[in-house]
Amino acid sequence: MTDTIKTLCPYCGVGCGLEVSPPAMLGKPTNRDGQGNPIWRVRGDRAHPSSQGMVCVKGATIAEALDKDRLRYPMVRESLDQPFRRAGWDEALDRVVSGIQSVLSTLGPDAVCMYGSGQMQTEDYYVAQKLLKGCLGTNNFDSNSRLCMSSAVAGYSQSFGSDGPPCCYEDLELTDCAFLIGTNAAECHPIVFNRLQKHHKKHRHVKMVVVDPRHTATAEAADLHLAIQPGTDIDLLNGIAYLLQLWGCVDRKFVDAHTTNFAAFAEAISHYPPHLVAKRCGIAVKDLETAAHYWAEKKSVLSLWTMGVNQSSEGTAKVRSIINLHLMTGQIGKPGCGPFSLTGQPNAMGGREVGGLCNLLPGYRQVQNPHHRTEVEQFWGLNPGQISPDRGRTAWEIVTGLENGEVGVLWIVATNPVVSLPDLERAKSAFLRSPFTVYQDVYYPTETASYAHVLLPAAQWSEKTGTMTNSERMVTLCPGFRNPPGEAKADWHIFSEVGRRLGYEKHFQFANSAEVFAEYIQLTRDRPCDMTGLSHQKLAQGPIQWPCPVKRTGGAGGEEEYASSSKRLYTDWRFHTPDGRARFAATHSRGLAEPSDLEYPFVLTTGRLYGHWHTQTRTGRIAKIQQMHPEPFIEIHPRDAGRLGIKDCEWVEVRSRRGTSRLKAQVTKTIAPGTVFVPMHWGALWADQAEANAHTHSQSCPDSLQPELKACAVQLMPIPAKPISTGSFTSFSTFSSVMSV
Ligand SMILES: Nc1nc2c(c(=O)[nH]1)N[C@H]1C(S)=C(S)[C@@H](COP(=O)(O)OP(=O)(O)OC[C@H]3O[C@@H](n4cnc5c(=O)[nH]c(N)nc54)[C@H](O)[C@@H]3O)O[C@H]1N2
Ligand SMILES: Nc1nc2c(c(=O)[nH]1)N[C@H]1C(S)=C(S)[C@@H](COP(=O)(O)OP(=O)(O)OC[C@H]3O[C@@H](n4cnc5c(=O)[nH]c(N)nc54)[C@H](O)[C@@H]3O)O[C@H]1N2
Ligand code: SF4
Ligand SMILES: [Mo]
Repeated sequence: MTDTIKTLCPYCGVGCGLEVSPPAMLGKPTNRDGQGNPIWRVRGDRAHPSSQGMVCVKGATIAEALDKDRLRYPMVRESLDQPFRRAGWDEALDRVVSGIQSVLSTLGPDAVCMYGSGQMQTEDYYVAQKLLKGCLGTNNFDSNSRLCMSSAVAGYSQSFGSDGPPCCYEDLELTDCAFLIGTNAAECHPIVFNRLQKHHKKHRHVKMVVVDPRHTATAEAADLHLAIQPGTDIDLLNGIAYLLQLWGCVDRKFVDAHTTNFAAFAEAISHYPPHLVAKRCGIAVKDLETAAHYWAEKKSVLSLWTMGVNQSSEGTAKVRSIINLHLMTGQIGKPGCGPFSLTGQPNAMGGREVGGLCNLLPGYRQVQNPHHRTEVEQFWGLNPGQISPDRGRTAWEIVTGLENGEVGVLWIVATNPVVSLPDLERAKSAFLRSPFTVYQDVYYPTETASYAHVLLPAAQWSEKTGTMTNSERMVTLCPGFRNPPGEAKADWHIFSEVGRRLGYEKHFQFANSAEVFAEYIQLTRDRPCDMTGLSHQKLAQGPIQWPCPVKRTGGAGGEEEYASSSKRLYTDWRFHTPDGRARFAATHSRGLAEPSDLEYPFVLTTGRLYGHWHTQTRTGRIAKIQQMHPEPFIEIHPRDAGRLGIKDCEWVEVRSRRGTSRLKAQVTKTIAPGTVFVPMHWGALWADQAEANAHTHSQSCPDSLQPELKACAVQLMPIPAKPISTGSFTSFSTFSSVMSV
């Protein structure tokens, strides 16, 4: 191929459009990566409506990681203490199929689990749902979105009757006040943040509020930073609502005509007077009042949130408390306002649409809704009752299922749980006990590979064609433009092959991913995420936002089909609840699941850095990014550091009830006293004893079942010398020799 290819950045949920050109174009010398492979040239796609030509360092350098340390062939071994040996696809798939069959006949379908991710494309996700939830009859498909978006899903569903972020990026440039809570968008959603920041700088009346216990790059740009104590978001949100109520700033017309449960909400917020709230949150009353004034006076308020809200033992209640403020002020369904959850991964949205959590079915359907199950069973040509009425295992319940012998097959796809799950030592011990683990990934080594019996090499972005949906419901086609290395295959293709070998020939007759997509979108007909107007062919002309039902009109030459797309949801203020009204929630703050105490006096919070992506499978292999963030660290406030005798750049031992880590101190005022911060990016492969998740616990929100990855209690101790070893690839040397076969 010689032409420039238009595609989507495969990192974050902003979903920037990219233009990629082959290495040798324009007669320029070809850049090569460290392993001699030519590097494709990447730049922003000016025609992409979401990003308008902008990219951040991750998107700009993506091509450098594509060929490094790839898993090229299927690998198998009998037990975890043996080295892998190369196998053909036939042998590897036979093992997977017979592993599943034997567990089906002994333990039953609920002993089979797949753990996927928002980095699978929609087509990959769909075929996996059909295989597990349809043919095998178990809802044990969960994804890392459980750790990421499930509180947003639950919050939207409870308040509006359906999932689905109602806003769009144009609102970033139309708002009078951006209310960013629990999000470090400057580092984690940089292009969304750029668009907002430009608008903010240009218009003096536009305000930006940031709610975050850390003074992040995002907070730095704000007019008002509310550095609340971790886990006090509901106090703050209810405290703002209290003031709005007090000042008579309720949009009564909207509330009366379009909502229910206001009385219970009003009663709940009456318990959050400013002095109490300010004290609990650790902020000044006047700052609380300023925030409430913005909500009261600005024509449009756009709230943006991510993990500081979702990753909490009361994540759903936090989401609903944000939505409450929009409902009480009528700030929804209009330009420049609304409750906007930014999605993390490039296709976390697609995963939600296609039912990629253990409580969901395709087309924003619920496993526990009998009508939804029947619709999907009929569409898939299954027997009545073949889809189980029970929600499947969540990510953490897969771990506990391994512990108690209820899980016989674990198939992990496009995620690196041996770094990203909470309570990591416990999770690792459970993985060690797994009777049969299949790991389908693109890179080797990764931390999770050492816990697998079979490794299946997946083709990644750029090597397969599929679609992804970004935070503003924009669906973009990502065409394949490079050959997969070795024998790697697209995920949807691998799942289809296993489905056919398990006896479901007619269910998995897909010649290509366009056919998968064409089948899938039929399941979105008349659903909130209707995409029946889309096809790979149409998306090849450019990205399109859902809802996008197919419509028919009498054109000159007869009936014509066209796609009718919408920028915003709920513009008519009719919601997806049975009575069409949005629901207020009466929420109360319960605080952190594991607050600090005398023994563990600090709250550890965890998160991300601008350059790195999660467990570094790509960004750890890119020199520029490695230089940007060379090593793990812990942020400590000078007051705490001084009291403990910890100096900047010296080593600290961090202990929690679950684990120990050793990190270099970064003594900084950007963190509130009593709170410390560790980035999540360093697993055992990249550093020694630097895992954030050595400490985090698995207690989760009762509604969304999302674990509280943002807070746990730790103690700190200065340690004299630098630990001896640092993480490296050496423990994987057995595999490297196999790779050169
Ligand atoms: N550079 C980069 N960008 C990414 C990713 C990446 O790995 N690297 N990953 C992507 C993914 S999957 C995701 S989910 C997003 C995540 O994007 P973000 O959620 O923006 O990132 P985090 O750093 O995890 O957490 C955000 C902030 O929550 C704050 N916080 C902690 N506890 C609380 C609390 O109790 N209340 C409030 N209000 N705030 C709190 C933290 O201090 C932190 O600054 O980023 C996406 N973009
Ligand atoms: N302490 C703490 N822990 C956290 C978080 C936190 O804030 N703090 N955040 C949580 C959140 S929000 C998230 S999203 C998770 C992320 O955690 P993970 O999902 O574990 O992180 P990644 O490193 O993105 O792993 C993705 C894997 O998919 C592979 N991959 C990429 N593309 C493909 C493909 O097309 N096919 C296949 N088969 N594989 C592919 C990559 O090589 C990589 O190994 O971490 C969670 N864990
Ligand atoms: S902002 Fe997100 S989607 Fe855009 S280039 Fe950066 S990582 Fe990629
Ligand atoms: Mo995420």
